[in-house]
Amino acid sequence: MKKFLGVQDIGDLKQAVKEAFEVKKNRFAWDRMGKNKTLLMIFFNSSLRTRLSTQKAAMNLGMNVMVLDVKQGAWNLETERGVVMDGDKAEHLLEAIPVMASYCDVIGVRSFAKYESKADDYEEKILMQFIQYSGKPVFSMESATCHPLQAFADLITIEEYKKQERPKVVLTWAPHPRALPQAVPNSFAQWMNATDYEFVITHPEGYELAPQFAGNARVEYNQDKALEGAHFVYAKNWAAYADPNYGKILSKDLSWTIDDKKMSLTDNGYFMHCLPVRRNMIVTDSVIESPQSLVIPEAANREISAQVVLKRFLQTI
Ligand code: AN0
Ligand code: CP
Repeated sequence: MKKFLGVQDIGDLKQAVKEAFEVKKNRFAWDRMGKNKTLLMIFFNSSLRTRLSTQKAAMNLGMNVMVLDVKQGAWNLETERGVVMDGDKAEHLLEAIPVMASYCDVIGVRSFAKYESKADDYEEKILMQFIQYSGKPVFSMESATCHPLQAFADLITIEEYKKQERPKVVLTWAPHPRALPQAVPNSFAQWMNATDYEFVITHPEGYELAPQFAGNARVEYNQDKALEGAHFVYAKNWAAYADPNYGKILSKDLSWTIDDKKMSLTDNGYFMHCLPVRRNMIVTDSVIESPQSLVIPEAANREISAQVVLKRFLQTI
C-alpha cells in the first residue's frame, strides 16, 4: 500500500476487517515489524484521538514516532505556489515536505478543508502535495474530503456489534454551532456504500453530500422516517456542500438532535459518533450515556484501524 485516502486503497473490505480482528486479538504480535522505521504525523489542525491512537498503533508495531504540530513551533507554512513570501509565512510547503520526508518512512497528514475554495478542498490540494513531493507512503489523518481511519474504525465497530447480517445503518446530520468539515460523513458514506448493509442518509435539504461519496445511498429528508428500524445511528454535523452555500451553516435546528425519542424509533439501535461531540447539540446526555452508545469502543477501534493501515505500509516499504 502506497497511500491511504479511501476505501479503494484498503483492497478487499472483508479481508481488511478480518485483519483488524486479528490485530485486536493480539496487537503486539507484530512488534518487531516496525523496527528502525519512523512514522511522522503532521497536524495542521487539532486532534485527540487520531494523534494518540495512531501513535499507539505505531508503537504496537515497534515503530518510532515523531509528531509535528505545524501551528505550535514550526515555521508558518506557505502552501500556494508563486506567492511573493513577504508576509507571515517563513517557509514553503515545497521545501518542508521533502525535508520532513527525509527523516521518516511513513507520513500521516491532518489538514482539514479550509472552505475557501471547493476546488482546492476537493482536489485535496495539501495532501496531494505530500503524496507528490515526499516519495513516502502518505495517509490521511482527516484531510479536506476524507477521514478513512475513522470510517475503517466505524466499520470494525459495526461488525463487532451487529446482530443482523445486513444491519440498517443511518447517517444523520445533527446541529452544531460551527461549520464542520464533510470529511467524516464523506468517508463514512463511502465505506458504508462498499458494504452490503442497508444504508440511509438523512439531513435537512441543502446538506446533500458530494455525489462521489454519497453514491447510491438512499437519501431521506425526514429524519424520523429514516431512523425507523435502524440498527446503527451515526450522527455527525457537516456544513453544506452544494453551491452557492459551500462551507456554510444552513440550519441549527435542534429538532435534529438525537434524543431518547429519536432512538425509540430505531430497532433498539446503537448510537455512534466519531467524537469530539457537543452534548445536547448533536446528542443528548441521556443517549450518549446510555448502554446503546458505542462512542467509546468506536474511539478505541481507532487504534486497530490505524494498526492495520501502518502494518500494510510496513509490508511494502
Ligand atoms: C472535526 C470534524 O468535524 O471533521 C473532527 C472530527 C473527527 N470536528 C471538529 O472540528 C469539532
Ligand atoms: N475522531 C477523531 O478523529 O478525533 P480527533 O479529531 O480528536 O483526532
